[in-house]
Amino acid sequence: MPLTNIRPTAELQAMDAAHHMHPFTAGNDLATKGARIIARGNGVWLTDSEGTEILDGMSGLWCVNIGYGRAELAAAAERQMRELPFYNTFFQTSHAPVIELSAKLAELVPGDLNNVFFASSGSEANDTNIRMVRHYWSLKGKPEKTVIISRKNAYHGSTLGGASLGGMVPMHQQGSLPIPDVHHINQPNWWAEGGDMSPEEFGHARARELETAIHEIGEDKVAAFIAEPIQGAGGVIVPPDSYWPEIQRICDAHDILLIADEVICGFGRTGNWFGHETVGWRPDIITIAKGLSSGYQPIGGSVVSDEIAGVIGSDEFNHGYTYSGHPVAAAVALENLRILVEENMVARVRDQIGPYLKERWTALTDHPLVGEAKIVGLMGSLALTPDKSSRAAFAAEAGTVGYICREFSFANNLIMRHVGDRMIIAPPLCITEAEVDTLVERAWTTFDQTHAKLKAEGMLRAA
Ligand code: PXG
Repeated sequence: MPLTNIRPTAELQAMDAAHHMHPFTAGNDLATKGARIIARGNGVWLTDSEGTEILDGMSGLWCVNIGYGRAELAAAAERQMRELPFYNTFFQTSHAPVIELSAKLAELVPGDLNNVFFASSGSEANDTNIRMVRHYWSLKGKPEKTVIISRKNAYHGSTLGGASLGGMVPMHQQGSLPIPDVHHINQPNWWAEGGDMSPEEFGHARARELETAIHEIGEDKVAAFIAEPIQGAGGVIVPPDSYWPEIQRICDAHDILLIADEVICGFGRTGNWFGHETVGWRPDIITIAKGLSSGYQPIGGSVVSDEIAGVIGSDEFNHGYTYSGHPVAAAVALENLRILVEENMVARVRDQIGPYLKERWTALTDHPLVGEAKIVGLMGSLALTPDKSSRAAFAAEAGTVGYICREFSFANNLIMRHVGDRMIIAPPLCITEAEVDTLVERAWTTFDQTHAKLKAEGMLRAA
């Protein structure tokens, strides 16, 4: 049933194609196929403009952690808009929502990370991080420490700084990136790049690349290492167990700052409040966004250690955004955190729904098309392959099969994403066991349909 309060779908699609420039979308696709118009959401369910119900296996863009349709957040926004819709946090001014939110974050983030610099997105927060770590070292009398080490196939945002920290080649190819003094080491993706090494050997070898890079660049020039505890947009790459302990050892041995990008892994996604707790890593700075407000308002930030905040605070930090600590976004984020805490959603991911999804998701490797299954908390991935035993890639260009699979998934009213030929999910934390069953059943049907099409078209061939 079409919804009544909007124009007909075809008209919306035509206007959209004519006037709206979309991120990461080819304009031609919009003109020929039209965008899927999403009208409303409730829990893990979306309804499109034709009235079709879709199970959102991706929490929007990895952000709607508490689920859609929570009226408490709408009420918090309305209250704050009526009281004080905007005031800035520049030049020694503040307001209650941003103060309360900063204190709450200091409580939730482990260790001495007690200080928050706000932004409106993860990209902006990572731009803050670049300037902050370089300025920190400069204030410490080491202005030559400017290089930031990151990883290939990492995602840290789409601004000049964020995309430079990220290791996405197609992004670097547009707009002359990366900016200077960003260095990328290889990622710990055993399935695709592990060759004949065991996962443990490979994890260790990839971690050692950090130490090699520090030696080659010179410790006196390296400001920081940034990483997602588990790569999200890169395809939910869960490193071998040997990886993070070795990274921590290397970080401990060298005088560099550590930035955990928690934009996806934060706020319960991995079964702890933050992903670095799950992988056992001790950062000096974390990047937050997305789940901070469950996507209900655009807000992000950098949570930094007392040491860094002390040094940065000794001077005027010439940095900030009009919307740093926006009162409405802060009020909504606070309400979101209240719900996450009071409804015990993070422990539920760790102890109940996470293990249930893991069992069902891992069983999808029984399907002939599915190689490895990886899952931590409520972020999971599956590698599609024509030959499990050799971990072969398809003969078709990387991503062709993943795209076919994603299209079947959408047609089955399950939003499951593809990154290359990996299929990924990150459902809202409120997902129930029955909804997990539906997700997995739709995924299985999707793989059956993909398999049949590949077979019919002679595409089940290894590269
Ligand atoms: N860091 C990480 C780890 C992210 O995943 C950002 C920073 C940037 O956040 P903003 O709020 O500026 O978008 C992200 C964002 C995808 C996809 O296709 C992932 C993101 C954004 C858009 C698409 O998986 N992650």
